[in-house]
Amino acid sequence: AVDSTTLEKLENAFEKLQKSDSKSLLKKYLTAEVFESLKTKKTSYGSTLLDCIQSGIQNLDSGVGVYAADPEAYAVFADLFDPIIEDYHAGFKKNDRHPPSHFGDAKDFGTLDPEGKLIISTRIRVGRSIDGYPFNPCMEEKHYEGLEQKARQVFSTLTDDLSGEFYPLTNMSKDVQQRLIDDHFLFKEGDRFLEAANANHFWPKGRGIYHNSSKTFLVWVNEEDHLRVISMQPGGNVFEIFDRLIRGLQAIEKKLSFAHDSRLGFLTFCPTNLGTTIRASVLIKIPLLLAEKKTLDEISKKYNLQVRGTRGEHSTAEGGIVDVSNKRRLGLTEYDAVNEMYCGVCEIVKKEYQLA
Ligand code: ADP
Ligand code: CIR
Repeated sequence: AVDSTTLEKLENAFEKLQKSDSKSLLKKYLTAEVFESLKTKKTSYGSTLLDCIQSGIQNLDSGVGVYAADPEAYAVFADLFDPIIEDYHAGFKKNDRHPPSHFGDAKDFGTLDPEGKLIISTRIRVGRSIDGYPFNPCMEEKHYEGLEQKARQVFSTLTDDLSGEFYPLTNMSKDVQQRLIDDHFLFKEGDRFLEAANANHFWPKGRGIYHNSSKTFLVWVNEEDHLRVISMQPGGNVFEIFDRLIRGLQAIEKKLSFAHDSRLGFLTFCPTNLGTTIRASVLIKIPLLLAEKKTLDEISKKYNLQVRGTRGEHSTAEGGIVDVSNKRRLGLTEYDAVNEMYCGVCEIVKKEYQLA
């Protein structure tokens, strides 16, 4: 059972949340009833409700506020996760099942903004957890090291345009690390949302980035998820970018077995990333549309888009440049997730040209 210290922390956490004006999905769906039914539960890894909600408690400005402390948490704390998942992923209900993987034919996609004036770059990423390893809060030093070794072995098998090198964070100078972050290639350090979720243990051990020489194919190791596989390049050629991602994933998949759930698809640390785990995004300069917030909001709502700042999540827009991506990743295929971004961004490009 849950020990008395944890229970007391949970009671205090719930009280703090109730008194706050947090806009998070955690606040919205952790009702007194749900709290009472979950506060004494534990997964077989030993994770409690506190492990899942403490990020949102410490960071009341969270948009979501929860993480699955381990792969079992989605089931054990389903009364909290299910409504959050339904809200975030556009109505994916607790009895719905994620469809089978279907990437489709990347050739169906063309180039966004062929005039090349608005789109700076395009990126498609997925998250993957490796079977047999717990999620961050339950990972020990040996897990970080083991996973890094496994990943390095896979990287050594990649060929042609996917071949590259692994750069561990432990060997990286602060200058190089900051340059990679500023150039949008590398995850940031010390994310307070992950920190509060106990996801930064033993940092920088086991963390690193693999990339090819042109930095169009990249893999993050042991950040928020075990792996983040990324394809990106300047401009709006979605075909080339999606095609490279598919080939990279296929090569990695031959060597590793990913954590997958028949209802939730690929399992990730954050419930926003479940299912396809796809975030297809453009960095796009749309100063005119940004000044017409209502129009942009309408397009985002219609096409299920999410607008982030210039440097990604929890950042602000600089120089009229934002990051626009598909919002939902669960309950639709990989093909449709990319298509949702594609169609929505087409509309945004059209509107920005109209306003000019
Ligand atoms: P994630 O995409 O992994 O969920 P973030 O929102 O933090 O997380 O973005 C990670 C990095 O990827 C940031 O530096 C962000 O600016 C960069 N990024 C996202 N989309 C693009 C894009 N289309 N082109 C270039 N960089 C991008
Ligand atoms: C929040 O709630 O704002 C953070 N925990 C991030 C939520 C979604 N982002 C993510 O998965 N990277």
